[in-house]
Amino acid sequence: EHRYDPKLIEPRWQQVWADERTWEVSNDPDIPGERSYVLVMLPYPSGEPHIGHLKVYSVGDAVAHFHRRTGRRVLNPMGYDAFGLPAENHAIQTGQHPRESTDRSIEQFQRQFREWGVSIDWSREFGTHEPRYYRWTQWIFLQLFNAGLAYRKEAAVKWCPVDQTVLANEQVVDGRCERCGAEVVARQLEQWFFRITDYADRLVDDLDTIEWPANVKTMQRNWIGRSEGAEVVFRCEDVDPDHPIDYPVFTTRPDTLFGATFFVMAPEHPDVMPLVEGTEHEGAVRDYINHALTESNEERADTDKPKTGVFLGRHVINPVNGEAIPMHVADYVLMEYGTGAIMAVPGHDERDHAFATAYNLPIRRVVGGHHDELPYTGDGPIVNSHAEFDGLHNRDALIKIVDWLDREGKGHASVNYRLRDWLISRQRYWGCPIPIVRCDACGLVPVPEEDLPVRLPDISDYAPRGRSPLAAAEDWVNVDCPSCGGRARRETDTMDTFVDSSWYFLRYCDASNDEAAWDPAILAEWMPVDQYIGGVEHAILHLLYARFFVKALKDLGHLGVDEPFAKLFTQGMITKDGAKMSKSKGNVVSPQRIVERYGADTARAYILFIGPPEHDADWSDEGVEGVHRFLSRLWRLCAEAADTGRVEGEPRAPLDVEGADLQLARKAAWAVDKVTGDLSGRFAFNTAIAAVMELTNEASRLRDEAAPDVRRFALATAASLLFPFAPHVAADAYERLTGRRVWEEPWPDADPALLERDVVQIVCQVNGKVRDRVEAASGASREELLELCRAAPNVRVHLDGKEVVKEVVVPGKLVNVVAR
Ligand code: ANZ
Ligand code: ZN
Repeated sequence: EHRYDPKLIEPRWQQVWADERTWEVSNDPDIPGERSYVLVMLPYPSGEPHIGHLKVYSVGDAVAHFHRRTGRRVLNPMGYDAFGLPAENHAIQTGQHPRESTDRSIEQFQRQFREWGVSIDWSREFGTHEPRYYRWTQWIFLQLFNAGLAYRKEAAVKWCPVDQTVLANEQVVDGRCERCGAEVVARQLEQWFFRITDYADRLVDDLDTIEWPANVKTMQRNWIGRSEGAEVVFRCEDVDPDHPIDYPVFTTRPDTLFGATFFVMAPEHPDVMPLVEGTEHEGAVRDYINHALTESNEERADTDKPKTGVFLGRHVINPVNGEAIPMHVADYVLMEYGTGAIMAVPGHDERDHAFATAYNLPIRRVVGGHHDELPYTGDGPIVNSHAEFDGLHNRDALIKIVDWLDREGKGHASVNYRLRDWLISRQRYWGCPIPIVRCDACGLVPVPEEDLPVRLPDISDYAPRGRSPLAAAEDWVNVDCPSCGGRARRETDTMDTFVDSSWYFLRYCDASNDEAAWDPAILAEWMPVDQYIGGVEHAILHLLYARFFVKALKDLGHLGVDEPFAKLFTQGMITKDGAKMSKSKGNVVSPQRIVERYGADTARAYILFIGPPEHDADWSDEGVEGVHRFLSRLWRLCAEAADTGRVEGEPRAPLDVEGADLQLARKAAWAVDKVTGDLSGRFAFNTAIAAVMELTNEASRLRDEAAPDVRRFALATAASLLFPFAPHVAADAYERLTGRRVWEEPWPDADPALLERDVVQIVCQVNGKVRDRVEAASGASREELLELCRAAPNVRVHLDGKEVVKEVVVPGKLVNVVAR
């Protein structure tokens, strides 16, 4: 009597893998074979792993196993993104040091990853809060600092007067501190920045070289927000005609210059108050500015929000027609974009139109088109402008107007980016110290490399109080200046945790190197990451910062690749009854409980079976039961079949069989073909597992009809194919049937003779005339059919030298290529 018992099976195989260090890979460059770097985003260790972790590591492990078994040497490492605010806030609430709670959480993750049987190379593990790691984070900071890519400057930040700390934009809700509700104020503070804007163009252009989901690329492009246009100078002579002031604006539509009927400055623009000081407008403008500063940029940029602003009592001259137009301050203009001032064209811009309507300002049409209604944002002929431009298409006029401005010294073509430099300093404790010393005589002095790491001191009072808690650690702060030896103080800000996670994938390649962050030769063997896997919530910041780091480090000669992640896969969420799982809703499925009850294989296989992994999927307890029954059945069938004899050597398809034997052998070949296709550059785990289920059913159905050796072959094949998704049960079943270790076996091949494919004839037409015929698998995709037909000899002859304008596909029947 055989009973599937994951509680026996799983620890047994985990022990084998741990004892034999099965998943460790060597960096020895002389070991032959293709390499593959399969990486799942490192977890943030807080509490215990949740169901999303189980999903993403199940996906990553399936990919890693498939790559290994198809002959690649796979690097599949693990680490922890261990610094950061949540750990620190938790520590402040509970009185526990963040290091303690973080380390305890890391132990939970380690234990559960082992219990899930994830095939990790544990020899390369680290937490980003360990000095042996952050020593090199600091080293990278110094490389950037020395290259001028890390710098300090004053910046307007949001400040909570109660919590005495800088807030991130996301922490400001309706102008109030998200935590205490106090009204947020703006403050000018010195901060550290990384000069990511130097890389804006490459960060946009190189997106074309990587295989990432289109939506992630779009999010990155939008975030960087490259726009091409012109800077145009508007002159103000009101204040003092002898000393006119020039105000450049950035516009993407210089073609609409003749339609500029007013001018708007951002509330933060340093000239706004000086322009009104001592005038009747001063009070109103001051009130308006104070109000505007409490809003987030997102609210201010919202097109639907009613437009507000105040007249400054001043005018500027439009350079193309000499017209004096009124100046306003309004919150829809942002200081951080362009020049912080705009020319307003209410006829062709929606926000300017809303403002002009609200304040009764003139609206002038300067681009014609089919729509009578304004604002008109489309293209068309220039009207109401100047004889030189009227009648030209606006896109042609745009170029001519910029040329004219350039010649007259009143403007020039210009490119603007929405991307800002990366503000990396935090006035918080639980982060990587910035390796800089401030000396009155020498200024900002880098800590010498041989003195790294600058250790984070163990202090007991790490609550924020307007400056970094580190500032109070006098013993730590006071140092000798590395340059002049005089008395100096350490930088007390710590780094944004996104800095830690911007290079961890590089360290994995050479994780135990004590001499350097990495050996470039070793890095060259592994980088770029072949397959990166993680959540779409990291589509912008983490992925952009990591790309920036790699480009900067390449420029500084430390590595040789332009992009860190050749391919990216973003997984969807696991939901419960259609809703996101959350403690407050009480609908959390704990992976630990599922694993305790059904075993890790069921949990992993179920999560991959639930649907395409890129989509959100709803958790179902019945679904888990179903997968558990399937694993039990497969294991039992294998154990029973093993009682009747063993497979000798690698399982091979039987030759010259017929009847039920042939049927089963064909099913096995079909399953091999299906699973292989589903895993080759794809993530169709759900249909792959379904194929293994079908094969198992067939082996069960033909229990009495098929010969025992054919059944053993089919079942061994099923176990072998199941291994990437449910490794313990697959290894166990396979061993019983064959005496062999499934992970050491090559991936099964489908015997072509057994692959019966339904073939259909496809008629190939060029411009409606039949030119050839090809054979295709029934059910072949549109793309496959097109490819076959374009390759057909007589189609190629008739397409030679022509341009394809259209392709019509009638699946299973016909392809017609229309060409000129
Ligand atoms: C005149 C104009 C006429 C504009 C028109 C648009 C349409 P993107 O494409 O996002 O780069 N702008 C410039 N600086 C701004 C700032 N600091 N705050 C708010 N808006 C600003 O947007 C560029 C356009 O956004 C610019 O072109 C400017 O309005 C506005 F029919 O200039 B435009
Ligand atoms: Zn000094």
